[in-house]
Amino acid sequence: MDTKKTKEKTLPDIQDITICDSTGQMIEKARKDGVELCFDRSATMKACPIGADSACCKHCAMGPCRLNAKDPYAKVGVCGATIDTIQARNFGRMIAAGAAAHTDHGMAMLDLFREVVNGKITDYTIKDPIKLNEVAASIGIETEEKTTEEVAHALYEELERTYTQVEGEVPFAKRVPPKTLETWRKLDIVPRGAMREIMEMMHRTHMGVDQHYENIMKQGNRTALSDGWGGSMVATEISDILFGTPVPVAAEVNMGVLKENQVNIIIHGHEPNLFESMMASVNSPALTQAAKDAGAEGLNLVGMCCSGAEMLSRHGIPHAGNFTSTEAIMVTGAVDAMAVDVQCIQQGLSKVADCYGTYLFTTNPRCHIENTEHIEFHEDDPSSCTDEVVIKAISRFKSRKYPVQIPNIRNTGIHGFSYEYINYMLGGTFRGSYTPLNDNIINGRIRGVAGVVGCTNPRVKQDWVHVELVKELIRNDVLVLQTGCSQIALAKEGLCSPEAAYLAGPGLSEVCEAVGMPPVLGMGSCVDNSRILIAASEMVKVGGLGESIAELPVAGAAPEWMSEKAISIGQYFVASGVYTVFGVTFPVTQNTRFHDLLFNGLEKQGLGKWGFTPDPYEMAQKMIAHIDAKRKALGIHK
Ligand code: XCC
Ligand code: SF4
Repeated sequence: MDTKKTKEKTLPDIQDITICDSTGQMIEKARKDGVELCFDRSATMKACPIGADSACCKHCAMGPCRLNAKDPYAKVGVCGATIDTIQARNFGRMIAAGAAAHTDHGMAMLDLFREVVNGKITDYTIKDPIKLNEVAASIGIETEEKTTEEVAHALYEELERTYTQVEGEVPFAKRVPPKTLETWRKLDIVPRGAMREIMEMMHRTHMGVDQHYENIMKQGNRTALSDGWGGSMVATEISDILFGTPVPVAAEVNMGVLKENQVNIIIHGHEPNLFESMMASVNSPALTQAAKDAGAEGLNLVGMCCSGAEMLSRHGIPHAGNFTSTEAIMVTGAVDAMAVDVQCIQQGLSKVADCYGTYLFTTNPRCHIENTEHIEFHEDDPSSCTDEVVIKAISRFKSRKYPVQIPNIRNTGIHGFSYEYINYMLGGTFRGSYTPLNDNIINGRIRGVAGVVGCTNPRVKQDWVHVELVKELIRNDVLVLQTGCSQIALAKEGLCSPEAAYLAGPGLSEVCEAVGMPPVLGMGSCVDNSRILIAASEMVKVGGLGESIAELPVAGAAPEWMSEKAISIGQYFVASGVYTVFGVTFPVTQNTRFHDLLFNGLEKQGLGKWGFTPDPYEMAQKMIAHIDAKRKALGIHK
């Protein structure tokens, strides 16, 4: 192995790094092989304490300026910027970057949709015309007596405004409960178009522009909302229209989904089009035959991270692991190819892939990696990329040089829930008007709903915070909705299976057992957090639980977050009215006016608020206390 040997002495015990057995086994093997993973790098790279408190600014060359988080008002930057200005600007830019990632993803889906509708791209079609009509109708497009094509054209025209509109409100503002929307209008934070909001956020945070933390956060809210009710929601809805709306499907997760005697191909990243086309390639008779000719029993396509979570939810494709397992999985020696597109692709993958002879390919023009082969994916000719990935994977299988060691762990669960399906499951009609979710909340069997989402982060024990938090929530009759890497953490622990109902409190377990549903409902990828927004606004619409999202007995958490996207998601939940608790660390100095704005002030404006604790039990307590307070305010008692 040609990677630099890491000093084992300085490395933490594996049981302190992860509760994922497969990942633990691979960390152990990597150490023997002398291969460095993100866990090792995080042990040797101490987090910068000034950056962690967001007490530094490098927005101009009079600086960079460092303030002292312990005495935050003692100093100002060379330009005179205070701690509140500096950290509000930093936070605003994190939101802008996260929102940009989701909206660019959504825009890529919309570009694809346009070309499919125009007939220029023929490898994809509209798979769910019912969803097409529903989405169109939800934003006021007349669908009666129109052909699918006509509705699709009209929907494209309308949704393009999500990005490009310079005045007015984004189309999906029409889905926001009226009282919530009224609060946004009063605060002047209804997003116009995502491009405009992100641009304005970047402008305002330039040196010498917006120097009032409250005004900066006003734009922070508007930018984040252009993600949640804009870019992300478009990504989810268009993906459902093109590739099918998820319905519950049984699927396997964990590294044991790799198969020693098959050609293993992993797709990692975020945009579903690459994965959809990979499915076509691995099912092609010619390539299947080629794999057999190379001595393999077949082609095994599996997902990781959000690409994987989306395919797991939509098609039941096996999922091999979440974010911090993406390097570790190559240590199995069994990964013949990994193709990545955008977001959460660690540069470290390239070196680990080299160590085990795995073919790593970048495929998206937005994401190249030094020393990594780029095979560009084009939707008008998808198979020229995806077939080549398969061919290269087969060639690697044929000449596998490294011993294969696959952790023999697989967990089965049910994934692919949507708000519509939750009601259907509880005895309502699919896409109908009888909505038992609210009834069960009002009668107290379900105490409230929590969205537990987000990344894993090598700074904390992988999966542990997610799992402990969710166990605590369901034990207290809180129904948990999940997306992204968090969903995979719980799936690996078996909580996405109906058999896990016994872990729930008496009310929730009664509901789960009656309908055979798991206490933890997986909804897909990070952009699919927009499904949770839709669930919340439908809960308001149905009635009995208040008039705005802020009144609902709901809470959100990202217990092991790491990305700027997570900050944007957190902020759009807060701006939508949800109490949102983050773990790991919070990038703001305590005891400052800006901190107080995020943790108290926004709620006083009629929005939600932030919370923080790295401890899962305390996190659960905070969320449950909030849910109970909302129940009390609604006059519904447990
Ligand atoms: Fe990335 Fe989306 Fe986070 Fe996972 S959860 S580490 S952002 S892949 Ni969405
Ligand atoms: Fe320092 Fe102000 Fe420049 Fe930031 S903008 S680096 S605080 S002088």
